[in-house]
Parts: sequence; C-alpha cells; structure tokens
Amino acid sequence: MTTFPIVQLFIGGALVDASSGEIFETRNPATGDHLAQVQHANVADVDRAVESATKGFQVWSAMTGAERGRILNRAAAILRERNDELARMEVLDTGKPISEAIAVDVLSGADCIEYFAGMAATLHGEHFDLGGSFAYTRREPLGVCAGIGAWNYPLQIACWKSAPALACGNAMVFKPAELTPLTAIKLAEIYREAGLPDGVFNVVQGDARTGEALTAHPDVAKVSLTGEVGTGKRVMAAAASTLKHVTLELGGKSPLVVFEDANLTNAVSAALLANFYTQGEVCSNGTRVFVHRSIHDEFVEALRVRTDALIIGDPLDPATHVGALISQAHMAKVLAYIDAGIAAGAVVVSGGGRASGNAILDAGCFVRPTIFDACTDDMAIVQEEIFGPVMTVLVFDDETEVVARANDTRFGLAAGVFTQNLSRGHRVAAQLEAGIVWINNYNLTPIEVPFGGVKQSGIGRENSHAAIEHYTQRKTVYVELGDVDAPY
Ligand code: TXE
Repeated sequence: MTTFPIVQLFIGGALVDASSGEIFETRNPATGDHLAQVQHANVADVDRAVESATKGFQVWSAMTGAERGRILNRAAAILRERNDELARMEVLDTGKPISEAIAVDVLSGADCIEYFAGMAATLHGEHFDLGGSFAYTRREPLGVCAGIGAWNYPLQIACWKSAPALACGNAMVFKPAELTPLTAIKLAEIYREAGLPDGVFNVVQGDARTGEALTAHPDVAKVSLTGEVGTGKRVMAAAASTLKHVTLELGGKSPLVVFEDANLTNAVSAALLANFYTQGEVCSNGTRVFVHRSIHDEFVEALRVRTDALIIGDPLDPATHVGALISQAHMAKVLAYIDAGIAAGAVVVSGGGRASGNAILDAGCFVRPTIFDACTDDMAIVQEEIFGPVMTVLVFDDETEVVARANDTRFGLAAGVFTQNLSRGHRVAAQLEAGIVWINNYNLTPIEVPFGGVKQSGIGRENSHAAIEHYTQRKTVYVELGDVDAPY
C-alpha cells in the first residue's frame, strides 16, 4: 500500500506547515486505502501565500519574457522526465487508469507550459500614429492570480492555470481540489527546480473555505476556477466585492449528434470516449448522444458490444479501460442517477450499477459503464450533469429538430457532430450553443486551440493565445508631441 508523507503547503519557494493545525485525509478511491494526511490552509495561511506571491511578482514581472520563457521551458522538460512517477501519483489520487495518466495528464500539462513558454517573449503592445502625436499600448501582467482546481485532472489543471499566468509575468497562488492534493505540490517543486523565483508559484491546500479566502483576498487580481456551475456562481459573486478578473471552466451536458450518413465505427468510438474515458469524469463529455432514427438500432448494438467488452478494475493495471470514481460520495451520486434513469423508464443497454464480483471491485468506487436507451429529453439523466460513466441515447428525425433539442440546456461547454456531409457539419457546428464543437471526433484539446464554455458552462478560454487576454491588461500611453489645444 503506497502512502505519502504529510502534505504541506508550498509558500515562498519552500514546503511550509500550515498554521491552522487542521488536517484532512486523501484516500485512494480504487482501494479505499489511506494515501496521505494533508494540512488545511486557513485565512492566515492564504494571507501568507498572497504576501509571498506579491513579493515574487515584483521579481518575476521585472524579468524579460525571454528569461521567463527559458525557466518555463525547463519546467516542461522536467515534467516530461518525471512523467511515469507523476502519472502514477495521479492514478493513486484520482482512480483513473494508468494508460490515460501516462498518455495525457502530465504530458498535456508539459505541452501547455512549453506552449506558453514560447509565447512569453512574444507578448507586445501596439503603436498608433496619430498625426503629429502617437500612442502605444503596454501589455502588462495583472499581479497575483488565484487558480482553483477540480479533482479530475489535478496536475493538468494546475499547469493549464499557472502556465499562461506565469508566462505573462504574474504570480499565482493555486489551490488544488481537496480530493486530489498530491500533484500540485510536485509542480511547485518542479518550477523551483527550473529556476522560478521564490513566491511566484505557491500552493495552498484545503476545501471551499480556503478557496473563499483566496477569492475574497484584496491583493488577488484575478481568479481562475475549474469546477461545478454552482461553485462558479459563488466564486463570481465573491470576486465582485473587489472586482477581480474571473475565468470559469464549469460543467456541461454536451450533445453528440450522429447523422444517418456518419461513419458508424468512428461515431461509436467517439461516443465511448466521450462517456467512459476517465470514468466519465470529464466536463466536456458528450453525454447526450442524439442518433438518427434510421441508424439507431445498428448504432446502439455496436455501442453495447464494445461497452460490454470494456475492462473495469485496478487503475494501475495497463489493461484497465475504466477506473474508480473519485470518492464513495460521488459514486453514490452517480448510482442514484442510474436508479433515477431506470425509474423514469430509460432502458439499460449495458452496465446499470456498481461493478462488483472481485476483491478489487468490491473495495473501490467502481461503476459499470452504462448506456441508457429510450431516453426522453425531460429525464433527469438527460438534463443534469452526472459526471460519471453514464451515456444517454436519444433518437431524432431531422436536423432542425436535433439542433433545437441539443441547444435546449443551460449548459454550453461542448458538442460533437458526426456526418460526412461537409456543408451539414459546418452548418450544424455554427448553430450549436457551445464553446467547442468537434466534427467527426471528440474531446481533443490541443494546447493551440481555445477551450471553454458559453451559457452556464463558463466564462473565458483556457489555452491558445486567447488565454493571454485573461492574464494581461492593455495600458494605453498617449504621447503628445505638440501643444495642448485648449478652448479656454
Ligand atoms: O467541483 P467543485 P469538483 C467540473 C465538472 C464537475 C466539477 C467536478 O463539470 O461539475 O467540476 O469537480 C473549490 N469558493 N469541471 O467536484 O466542487 C473546491 O475546493 C472558492 C469542469 O472539484 O465545484 C475545488 O478546489 N472555491 C472543468 C474547486 O472549487 C471553492 C473540468 C472545484 O470544486 C468554493 C473539470 C467556493 N465557494 C471539472 N467551493 C472544465 N470545464 O474544464 C468549492 N471550491
């Protein structure tokens, strides 16, 4: 059984003890085993972290973009070197399969840091020739930024929030989700090893109380949250008291639309990935699968065969496809939705409950990948984010109808369109209310492209050059070369 030393805070370039004296625990969701005790940061600890970040910001923002970029590039390289170690740590803390963690979690974080490292030296303002006078803009950092993470991609989220912030010359205080505290501290140690000045990246541990202390802090200029919609609303409300910049990456209930001319094998592959990858604990998942009536039976049968064959079990086994949900409480929430779907009359095609039958499955938070057919738009399993391995299949007859139904939700994070008709693919993508639409694939998020939601799925974009706008401000400088022309 793997256990770790007590998890501290990381402030001012060093591991430090929290002053609160409060301790909480993180457990391995696949076994229920104790992983580590964690020190809970209180308001005084958050104040200490923000004060350290303020000092770090003075040093860091005085460096050139090229100097910042070189340090960030070194951090990306160290992350890649330590991929196996950090991926395994992420598996223990999240329950996700090692095959995913090795391929995605650490490396996508390294890609992000490398991408923004390259951008650091390219940030510039503009020049305006005003005929005798001129103006220019300065692209300036905001100061101390707060990052607040969710528990499904802990290290990736820490990288996706810190990389653009640091590349632009800001400092950051990051709070990982209380369910997954282990890897953000490792990122802080890697940044230090890469040469990041003390105080530029700090990590505080804790639950909503620690997050609220960050959001309320008067010296925090901006908050970037990844979390549920309700949390996003509370963070935005708290940030209003000091008019902080806010970017919110929230939940979703995204449509995945399969037209009658779709490549069926690809559409089935994408639907499986869009619902069962990371045990379905992915915000942008295409959990409302709309399939044209003419191909419904063939599509659902192909889904069933491939879902029944998925291997669910020990996340550290490279052969495992589906790991454990993050906690007993979350598993109970997902199982309650499955029961509600059955009670509402939806038909279970595959899965339909807790996975059991051997010591591993009985000890952990394992739910069988579940497909519901004969769903109707009004069902709770179709309306609400479940955040587990639960797919709902809905039938449609024509394009106008399916676009209207796909958009009939408060969410607007993502969508998928499967068709081999070029015009229809782009026509439907233009009409879907989502921050990102995949045509003939799903959930690919290369660092070069913006990621984020509309409607109640969020505000702002992560990754791509778009992120720079969220971590800098433009100052206009007007230079008068003549006299002031005053009418009085
Ligand atoms: O979210 P929570 P979770 C969403 C996903 C799902 C949720 C799961 O859709 O709904 O996140 O993650 C802190 N003030 N996304 O359960 O509970 C809390 O401590 C300040 C979307 O972690 O909202 C944690 O660190 N902070 C995403 C973080 O907020 C507060 C991808 C999130 O907690 C707080 C992944 C408060 N009042 C998951 N209350 C995307 N769109 O990319 C809680 N926190």
